[in-house]
Amino acid sequence: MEHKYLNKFPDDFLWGAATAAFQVEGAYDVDGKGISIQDAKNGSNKFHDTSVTADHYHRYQEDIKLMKELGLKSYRLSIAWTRIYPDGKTKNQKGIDFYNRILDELIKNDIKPLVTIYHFDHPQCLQDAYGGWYSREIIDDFVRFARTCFEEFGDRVHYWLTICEQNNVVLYPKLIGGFLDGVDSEKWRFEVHHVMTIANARVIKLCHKLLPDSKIGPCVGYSAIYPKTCKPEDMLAALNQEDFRFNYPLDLLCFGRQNKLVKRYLEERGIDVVLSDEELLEMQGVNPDFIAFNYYQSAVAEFCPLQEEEKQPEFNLEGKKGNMSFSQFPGLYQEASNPYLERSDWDWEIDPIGFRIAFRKLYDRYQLPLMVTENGLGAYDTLEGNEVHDQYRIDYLEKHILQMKEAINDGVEIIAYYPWSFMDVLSTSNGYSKRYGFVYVDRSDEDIKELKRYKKDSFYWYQKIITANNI
Ligand code: BGP
Repeated sequence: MEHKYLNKFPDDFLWGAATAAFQVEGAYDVDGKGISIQDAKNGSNKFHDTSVTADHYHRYQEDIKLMKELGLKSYRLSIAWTRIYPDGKTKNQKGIDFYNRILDELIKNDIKPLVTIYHFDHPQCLQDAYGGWYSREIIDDFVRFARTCFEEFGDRVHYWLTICEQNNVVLYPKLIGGFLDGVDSEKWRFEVHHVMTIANARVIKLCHKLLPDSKIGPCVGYSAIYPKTCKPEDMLAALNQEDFRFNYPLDLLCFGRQNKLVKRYLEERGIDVVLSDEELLEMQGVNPDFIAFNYYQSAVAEFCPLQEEEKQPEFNLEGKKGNMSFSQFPGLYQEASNPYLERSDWDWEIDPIGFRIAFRKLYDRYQLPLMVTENGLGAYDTLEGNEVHDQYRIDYLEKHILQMKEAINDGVEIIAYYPWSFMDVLSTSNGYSKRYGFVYVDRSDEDIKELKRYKKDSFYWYQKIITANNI
């Protein structure tokens, strides 16, 4: 279809780029910072090491200069909980000072901060004390942390995300962290959902009270879900997957109701996560200002008979195509591959039209403005001289931005787009071999070298899009 309607993006459209604290800052034990669950994982596999990453803690000025050159209107960062509350309870002024320096530098450069309050990194001591997000005790600790962020940074931050990808934290507990060995995975999953949803609701309401001019919303990891065939059972499987993965937490936050399908499934398994009347009351009137979602790929659902074995979702950690294994949830759905799509080296299926479908689905159901807070291609990049020719990334982003434009033409209200990632970061699953950034950070998993920054071809390409406010 021609772009008959939209000739350029809205004037106040937020062209951004994203990172997260444990993936870029390094300095994991500097200036009083406590150990987070991500730091505690260091050395658990050959990739994971948060101690230096891109050393953004010490190089933020150079990085923000690059953001300015790129033309970013906004930058998504996260606040490390363990810098502000190293032991989960006692405030650390030096951690607050660090984010004050970053925020001042961003504002000085006309870049609006979007702050994620929680991105996978609660204090390890809270994990040890009561099991982290598996316990309701964390809610008060989290609200205290969020309140401090609002009070200290709210004069400069007008856009907030509560918890990054609550739905993926629970779907991939072993990869992201916080799982308690010995606990039934479904019981863990929905208890954490429950606790995070209440924490989300309290923090959104608190933000509205303390910072009435700010906007705040939850952030989900989202995929368009296709039925494997037009067999009605497969269509049901696709709907089941949507309810379990996306609608369950969002329905609670946006409509104040617990998804009935999920509730029935849990009851049948003897898992009690029914919200009390008091909790359901707390879920009323949360009113997020927008929904943020992270989109990388789509997924396929197929009917999964009850007698099948259960298989938990796993990641391709090898970086070689064809190593993907698919999850199975008997009675609900099993995942399958999509023969119509190309995939990345990590088997993530590349689907720009799925992006447009994601916008339409989310907007139809929730009727809230949408923000894309992650979208991008993880790939092997090669530094040749001072250059990185990442045409594959440009192709990926170009096709996705074109579909985003179509979604605006379809009538969806979209306010912001933050590709993942501004610069190369420590990948959640694959260290430094899997890169996403516009800026190349010269290091490998084994050798941190001098951590020099180089602008990739995609940097210059994105710069043009932002300047033109169009594609
Ligand atoms: C999202 C996370 C990010 C980022 C991204 C890419 O789920 O919010 O932190 O890591 O996924 O994932 P990966 O690094 O595993 O390729």
